[in-house]
Formats: sequence, structure tokens, C-alpha cells
Amino acid sequence: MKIALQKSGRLYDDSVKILKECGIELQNGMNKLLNEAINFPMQILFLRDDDIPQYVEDGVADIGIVGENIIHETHKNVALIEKLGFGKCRLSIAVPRNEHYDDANFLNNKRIATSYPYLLQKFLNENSVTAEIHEISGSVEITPGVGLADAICDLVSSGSTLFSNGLKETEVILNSEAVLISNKDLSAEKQLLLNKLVFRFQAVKKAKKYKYILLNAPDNKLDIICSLIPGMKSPTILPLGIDGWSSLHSVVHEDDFWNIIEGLKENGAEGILVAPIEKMVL
Ligand code: PRT
Ligand code: ZN
Repeated sequence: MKIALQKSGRLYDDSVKILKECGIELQNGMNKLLNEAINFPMQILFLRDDDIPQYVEDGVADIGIVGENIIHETHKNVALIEKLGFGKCRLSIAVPRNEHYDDANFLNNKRIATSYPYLLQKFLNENSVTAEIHEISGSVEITPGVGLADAICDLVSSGSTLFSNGLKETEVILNSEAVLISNKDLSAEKQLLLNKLVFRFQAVKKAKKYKYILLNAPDNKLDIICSLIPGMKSPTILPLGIDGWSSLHSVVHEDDFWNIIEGLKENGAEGILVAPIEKMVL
């Protein structure tokens, strides 16, 4: 099984990290373009992100990790298997801060600079707008300032690049994150390996959303405290060395975390410990 990852850039670290969290170790000291996992039947090809969908479509790589933005822009025939929760950004329209932008009609007969001509044209068509697209491979954000364009269509994450170039985000065309893609014609053997890998990805992803929680609770409040932290089936309850108290172990979802903690304290819970979870299999 061959997996294509970004050679260097924003997705490199997290892509290698997620493989590691799935128990897949790469060899040290191999060349920078090809590596082989030590403990999983997998070769790793390191490529420019823009090339990954093509390699996967052609079957030179069986699977790959790449931003959704690249998949939709290159519109290659690959299967989108799993969102991976990192590399989050959005493809947006931005215009000079002093412009008045009501809707996409603002862009009529304007010049728009972008590295995403396909997705931009699709957006313009959907909004019945005619505009001049200037395809640029980098530093798109400087084009309005130097008089090359009236608007841009570029990736945004924190928004600070737009801000420091005097631009404002006016429209989101696409939300994106890193995803696992696959060739549509995998052999049965490779499909099994992919299923194994997806199972591991899901366990890692799920674990990141949950915390392990331990606390001491007065026995007369056990019912209400158990209802606050039901966990996967029910909390584990163990007697403490002193009468009238128990120790509870459970898992809580990150989104509910602070509300739950407040409820626990109000009901007399003490010594609350919270720990990250590495893997979670339901
Ligand atoms: O060499 P190679 O072709 O492989 O890399 P690349 O230079 O084309 O891509 P790279 O490493 O910059 O980005 C890889 C992927 O990371 C992208 O395809 C996206 O899926 C994802 N990603 C997430 C981002 C951003 N966030 C991001 N903020 N890609 C680029 N940016 C750039 C954006 O283009 C703009 O210049 O960051 C700037 C804006 O960032 P903020 O934080 O100031 O808003
Ligand atoms: Zn690229």
C-alpha cells in the first residue's frame, strides 16, 4: 500500500504525526521522497500537495492525505474517505477594506487574482457573475495593493494575512481540512489495509474529542454525579478508603467539559483530575 503525503509545508507535520498516532512508524534516514513503514505494510511517497490527487487517481499512490481545497480544485476522480481534523482553512473572496461589498455582484467585470481558478469560476457561474480571473501561484494577497486585481480568492485561516494587506473577507466559497483520499479501484487486499487504517484514524480522532475524568464524590450525591458523567456505558465507581466517599472514572466530551465541571463542583465533587485520551475504540 502506498500513501502520498505532502513533502514539506503546512500538512507535513500533522500527516506524519497522525500516522504515528496510528502506530505507524517511519524509518529514519531514508531519502526524503520515499519511506517505508517499519511495522505496517506501507510505503510513503512525499510529494507536492498539488500533485497528490493525480497520483492517487492514477494509482501510483493508493491513498493520500491532502487538503479538500486541492481535491476540489484539481477535481480528480478519487474517493474521499475520512476528514482528519487538521489543516483547517477556508477559500474566501476578499476585497480592499474600504470597498462596499453587498454580494457576489460586486465582482461583475472585476479582476480577481487566485491560485484556485476552477473553484472561483464555479462560484462565479453559480452567481451569474462575469469577471476576469488572474491565475497566480503565490502571494495572491498583495495583488490588490499593487493594482493587479480588484479582489482575491485565497485560503484564509487566522485572517491576519488579509488584515495586514488591507483586505477584508467577504464570502466563503469552500471550507477545507486535510482528508484521506483513495484510488477508486483498490485491490481487495489494499481495501482491507485501508479499512484497518481508517479504523485507527477514527480511534485517534475520537480520542482527541474526549477527556478522561477522575474525581471523588460523596456517596449521597452519586446518582446525580453519575448522570452528569455517564461515559461510554456508565462511570466506574470504586469505594474510597474513607466512609461515605467514592472515586468515579469516566469520559467527557470536550464541548461539554466546562459545563460538566461546574455541575460536578456544585454537587460536592472533589479532587477532579482530567487527562487526555490517546485512542478510543467504542
Ligand atoms: O509545496 P507544496 O505545493 O506542497 O505546498 P503549498 O505551498 O502549495 O501549500 P502549503 O503548505 O502552504 O499548504 C498546504 C495546505 O494547507 C493547503 O492546501 C490547505 O489545505 C492547508 N492550509 C491551511 C493552508 C492554510 N491553512 C493557510 N492559511 N494553506 C495556505 N494558507 C495560506 C494562505 O494561502 C494565505 O497565504 O496562509 C495565508 C493565510 O493565512 P492566515 O492565517 O493569515 O489567514
Ligand atoms: Zn501546493
